[in-house]
Amino acid sequence: MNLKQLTKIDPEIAKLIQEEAKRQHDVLEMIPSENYASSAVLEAVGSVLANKYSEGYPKKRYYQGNRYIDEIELLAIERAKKLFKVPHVNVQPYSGSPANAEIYLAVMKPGDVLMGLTLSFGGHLTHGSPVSMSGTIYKGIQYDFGKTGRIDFDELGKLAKKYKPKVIVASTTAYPRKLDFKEFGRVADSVGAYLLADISHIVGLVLAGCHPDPVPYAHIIMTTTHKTIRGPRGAMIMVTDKGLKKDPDLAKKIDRWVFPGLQGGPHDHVTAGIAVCLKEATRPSFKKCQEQTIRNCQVLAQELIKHDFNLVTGGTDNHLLLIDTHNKGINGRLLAEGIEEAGIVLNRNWVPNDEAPPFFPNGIRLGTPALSTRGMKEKEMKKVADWLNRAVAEMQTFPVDYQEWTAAAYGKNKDSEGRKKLDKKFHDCLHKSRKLKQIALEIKNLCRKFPVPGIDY
Ligand code: DSN
Repeated sequence: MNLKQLTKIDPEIAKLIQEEAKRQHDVLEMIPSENYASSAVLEAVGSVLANKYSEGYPKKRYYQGNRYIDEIELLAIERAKKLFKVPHVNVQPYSGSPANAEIYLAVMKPGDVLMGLTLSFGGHLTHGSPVSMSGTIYKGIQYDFGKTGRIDFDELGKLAKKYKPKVIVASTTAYPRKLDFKEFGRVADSVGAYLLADISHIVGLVLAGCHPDPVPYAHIIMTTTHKTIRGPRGAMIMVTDKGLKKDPDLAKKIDRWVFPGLQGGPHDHVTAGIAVCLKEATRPSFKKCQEQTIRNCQVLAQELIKHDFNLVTGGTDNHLLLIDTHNKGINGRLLAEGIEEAGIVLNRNWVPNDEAPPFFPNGIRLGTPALSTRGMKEKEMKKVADWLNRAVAEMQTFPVDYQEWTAAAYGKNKDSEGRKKLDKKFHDCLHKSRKLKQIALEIKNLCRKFPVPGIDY
């Protein structure tokens, strides 16, 4: 990491970046939507391209001086078209949430019905949740799992018939199983809806052939570029042949809603990073890493089950696991904080039918993309499961009444002052725990053997 100038001009920021790099290096990053961008991507994103304005599209800009920017954007588009086998790509969306909004604006009118997976079942805010613009401007109808713990397509079909959605979103952020895009396509076609496949989480797995491909079934595909695909923070919207058949103007409508509809100048440094990650995704090592990501996750699942962790759907077919923490007797928020103290970074998460509010959910979500990028394999996953088990067991010995905490956080005796006192007691225990410190040290030692791109130690 070259921070020579920054250290001279702004040592405070330089120091914080260095500390963050050290943090990223010394812990197990297991938030399943995170990953380590390659050094090549980081160089592109940190380049002089950040200086440029280029509102418009290649060869049709509102500013001069875009000769090279045009070439960069065209390269990104061409690489994406070839890789995903789609006729149209827009690489300008700033991230996943604006990209989904741009798609909705292109194909729906306010008040139209948008169907997506319920947030607590692993959906996303932008898939019609009432707290997001997607469920406010549009009428969000949410589907969830059937009794099987999997998406129930008969139910989905009935809901679609009843509510006649304009768009059905096939996408998840906390669902550990494969998505059956063929079935989603069947339901969407049966009611004349657009099928939007938001593959942000699984894009790398799809490209590596480890997950069904939505291209034959969806009209529109959206993906962010910083998760399993390991690019910069951005997004792409793709229109398939099926989409153009449904509406020959679909690509134009989407482009128009990206710019000038919702965005201004594209982030050209990010576009270059996207082009780079698309090139890297064609390498055999990319495919191998995605395959290893799934194998790692499955080994981790098996080991965690041995330690009596309750996995939603009983396991995983992809890069993530969702753990229902009820049987451990400690809320997901506290567990996530305690596990971080031990050197494993994951996130608290709602689980299906969770009775708790989203800030205090009864679950934790974790995944293996970043560890697999570092080169960790099955042997290391067994250690991760053991560390998680030891960390949770240690928290169970703390003299904190977790039932009282739950009651104060969101139960009958809700009392935020009382909960804050219990939080403090819990944090005091965390900071004093020798066992958690010992785990963090063991993890740090392991991390030394597995380099992180862009961070040299
Ligand atoms: N926030 C992302 C995730 O963590 O899954 C989705 O956008």
